[in-house]
Amino acid sequence: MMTPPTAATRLRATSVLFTMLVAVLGLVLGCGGGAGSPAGGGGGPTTPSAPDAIVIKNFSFMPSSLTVAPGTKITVINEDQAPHTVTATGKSFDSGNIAGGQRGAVTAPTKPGSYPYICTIHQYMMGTLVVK
Ligand SMILES: [Cu+2]
Repeated sequence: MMTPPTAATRLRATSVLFTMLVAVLGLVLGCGGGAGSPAGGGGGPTTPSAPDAIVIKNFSFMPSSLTVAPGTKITVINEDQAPHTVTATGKSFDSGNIAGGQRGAVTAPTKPGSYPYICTIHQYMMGTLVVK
């Protein structure tokens, strides 16, 4: 005889509810107890003028000429919908494909000089990285 008594079903439902309640309480208490992050934490970056960054927008590199110290890690921010790359014509650095809305990075050469770069997908896009 395996007739499921409704009492057992009700009990199971109750314990599920209870478990959920405990979990929620735990979350609330956990958040309140912890020091927590300052208000506004998790907000998006609102500094478009990061010093060592190349922004790609409307199929062009901004700034068109960027000067950095040797070996600087440069963030590449693609604000277009289309994918782009930052690729030195001499292949000394290459970000690889950066999908629309994504970020990538390149590392500046350690040897001072002027390094022209393009987007390999849209080769009319040109910029210059100056290392000194
Ligand atoms: Cu491109």
